[in-house]
Amino acid sequence: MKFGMRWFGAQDDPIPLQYIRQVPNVTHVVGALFDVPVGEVWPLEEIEALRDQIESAGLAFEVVESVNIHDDIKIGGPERDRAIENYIATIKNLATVGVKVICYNFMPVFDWVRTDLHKELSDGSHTMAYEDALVQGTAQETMDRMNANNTGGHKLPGWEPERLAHLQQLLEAYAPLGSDGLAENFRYFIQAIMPACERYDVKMAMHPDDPPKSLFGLPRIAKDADDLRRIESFHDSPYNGFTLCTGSLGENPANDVPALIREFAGRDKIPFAQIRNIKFTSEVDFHESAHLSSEGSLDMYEIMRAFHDAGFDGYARSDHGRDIWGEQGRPGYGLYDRALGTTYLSGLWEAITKSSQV
Ligand code: DNO
Repeated sequence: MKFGMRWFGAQDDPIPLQYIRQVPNVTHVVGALFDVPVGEVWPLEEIEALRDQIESAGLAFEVVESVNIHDDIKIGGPERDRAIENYIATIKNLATVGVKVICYNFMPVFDWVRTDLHKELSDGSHTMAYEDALVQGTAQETMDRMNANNTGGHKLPGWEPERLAHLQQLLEAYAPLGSDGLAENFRYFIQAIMPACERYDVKMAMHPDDPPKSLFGLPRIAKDADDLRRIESFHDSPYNGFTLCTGSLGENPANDVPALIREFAGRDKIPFAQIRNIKFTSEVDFHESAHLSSEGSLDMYEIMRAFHDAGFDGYARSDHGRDIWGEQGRPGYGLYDRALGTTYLSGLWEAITKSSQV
């Protein structure tokens, strides 16, 4: 398991690369260009500059999160083929600098959704939480409720005001699709890009839906084992893989996360893992917790053992941390709790690896 840490770039991330370099067992940065409009080609010179910056801090740049998918690809709109051509050009440019895995998602309109970005826990730390009752009704109503909640001025991806200005239009464009229509547009996309991925040796790692359910009447197609099997069936190859996000899939208690890992990593379909814990506060509500099994509802030992038993040797990162020790970073992406998570997961991994050799 090759541990990395996500980084949002020198302009937007208050965490210096040098601090990431100091987290034990972290060898690479999961990075991206954040200023290229969705659907356009990522310029080679900008990717090279990012790679140089990361490498000069003593870290590798082999995983990108995310190259986002243009709405016309998901909807099957008029710009679809042009956006796919640009996606392929981006894959080629990323391969040129040594990127091996692209994490992306196929969620309509919104990426991950939480209803509170700054919930205070009993120990005084802050975390993100999801309360299902607050997501009932329209997206606009949810956004108003979220803004009334503690957002600390932060916005979730997909909830930026410029995007929400076109919200109604977007919702109407997605409305007739249903999950079969969205899956069909996914099939078109993945089959179009796979030859380039195979030629340039770049693995696609689809991030599951977070939370793994339909929201605001929008279809979602990566929620559980059956969904992932359908996605896999469109092009059965290690290049059409998943980001196994334990938290996202684990947010539905019916998803058996270790079993999902054994199945899909066992078939070499998990080039990238995001490992975090969540704590259910009811059957449908949860908040994000520290990584330890004792702090949340997921058994992290079983999760790490499943990766080990499946022979996983891909990229991984600890995921969303709480804000602790006075840090007030980007929700989920402060340094301290993610570093603690990495250390804990590395310890589990060492113990599992060594005890299995006895
Ligand atoms: C949240 C992240 C997601 C992820 C995208 C991948 O913290 O895991 O935003 O980057 O869904 O495209």
